[in-house]
Amino acid sequence: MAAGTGLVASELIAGFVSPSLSTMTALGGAVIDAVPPGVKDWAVSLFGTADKLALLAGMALGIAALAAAAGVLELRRRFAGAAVFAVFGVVGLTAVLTRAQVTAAAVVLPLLAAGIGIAVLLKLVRRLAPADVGGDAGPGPARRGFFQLLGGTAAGVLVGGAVVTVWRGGAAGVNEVRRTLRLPVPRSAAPPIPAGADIRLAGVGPLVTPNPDFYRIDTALSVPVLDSREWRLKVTGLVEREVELTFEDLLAKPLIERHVTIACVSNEVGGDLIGNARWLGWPVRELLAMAGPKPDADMVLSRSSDGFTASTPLEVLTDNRDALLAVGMNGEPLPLEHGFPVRMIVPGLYGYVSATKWLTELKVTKFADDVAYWTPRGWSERGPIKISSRVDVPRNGASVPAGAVVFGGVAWAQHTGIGKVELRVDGGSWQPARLAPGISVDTWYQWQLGLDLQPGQHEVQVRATDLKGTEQAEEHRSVAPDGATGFHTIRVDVKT
Ligand SMILES: Nc1nc2c(c(=O)[nH]1)N[C@H]1C(S)=C(S)[C@@H](COP(=O)(O)O)O[C@H]1N2
Ligand SMILES: [Mo]
Repeated sequence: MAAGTGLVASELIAGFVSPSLSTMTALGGAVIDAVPPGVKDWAVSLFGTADKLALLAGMALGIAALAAAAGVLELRRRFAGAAVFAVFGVVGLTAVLTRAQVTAAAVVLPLLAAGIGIAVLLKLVRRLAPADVGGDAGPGPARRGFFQLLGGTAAGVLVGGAVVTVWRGGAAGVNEVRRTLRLPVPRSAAPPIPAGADIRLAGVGPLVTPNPDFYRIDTALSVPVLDSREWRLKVTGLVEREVELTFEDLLAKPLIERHVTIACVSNEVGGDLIGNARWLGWPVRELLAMAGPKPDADMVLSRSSDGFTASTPLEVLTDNRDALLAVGMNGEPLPLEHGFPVRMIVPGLYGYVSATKWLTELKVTKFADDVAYWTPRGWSERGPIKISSRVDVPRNGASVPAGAVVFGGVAWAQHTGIGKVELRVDGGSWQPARLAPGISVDTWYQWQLGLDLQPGQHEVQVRATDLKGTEQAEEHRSVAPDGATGFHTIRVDVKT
């Protein structure tokens, strides 16, 4: 209860002032950055996108166990438990100091939490053993006083904890700014969606992913909350002149809107860490042209407010593709968890090397001189998206009636486009599916194929070929270090 009181009090202050001050978030962030890649992969495979919740729960359990031990220690020996709490404070302080967005206010909070914790701990233990620490007060009035104080503290922690989880004051302010924001009309609108691009087959991933359903992947334990009115983007490094941009400056540029399908390098074959949205933004190459990259530069290290970095080849950001400083997603300002106010979107590259959310800096540099967040953690410094395809219907393991079975799904080869999708049953010959027109070569395509199947168990595989004739790789490889390969394979049970 003492530890809970200290923590909840400091988290309440962080919640009201700015969530970026949270000691728990700093501690979790330090854990995320420090754990070896193997442990992280294991946690993600176990908890999926609930990994952040699992980490917070684990931290809470760990702190509770240590705090319980500190309580017993304090009862045995005066100030022994308090010393444990002081160590808590120092650990929290250390975590805060390792964070990218460390501020003076953030430094005060872990110390405050430890101080409050120690005060409550001493008071509780004194109630339990008032005469001489180390004795037992027995079932007398002192013990009753202890339980009263304990109950009162527990109630406070519960109420405070509920307030902390529900009310994110700092975020509420920015949510209001976001809600009232009017995005400009694009100078160049998104090309219209071709007729027939959406095959309208129930169960196939939607052609354009609604924002609430869009996958979310990042290292941020609590969503960074950036006020667009204070946001600045700096272009630094190997440039003729450094450039600084405000959100207002950015909105005043000729914006374009494009559909782009982004994918996570951690997307297993057949997985759902991929989504297609209509992004509104300003081409990155225009900003880079203002800064003037020096001739020896070959990489742009994009950085977010929380210190995450991605290494994108300079070439990809200056060629004619629509790499964007995105401010809008499907007609609204970026949702906070998708990078408000500004993120990068680069057709053809996995998110970890391109799609920096909560963007604050573009450092023009060289692959030889700088490494991005994931590079020392076992992932490639470059990450072009691999050609891939997925069967969405029927679901793997489904039972279907005999006769014509309709298969449907998606395929993608960003910035090249899909030329062909084929299916094969039980390792037989490849049969071409009907390929719907793509919105553009930067998005996924839907496909479908009806097949007559004999009763029994069947294995169905899908394979895509891009518009240059390159086939999706058959060899089964897992996601690390640069994206999964292999054919998505499902089993269906055809009824008699
Ligand atoms: N600031 C920041 N940006 C980030 C990341 C991150 O951890 N931090 N993760 C990247 C990864 S790995 C992916 S796949 C995409 C996911 O974007 P989404 O969450 O909007 O789908 O964001 C990228 N941008
Ligand atoms: Mo990712």
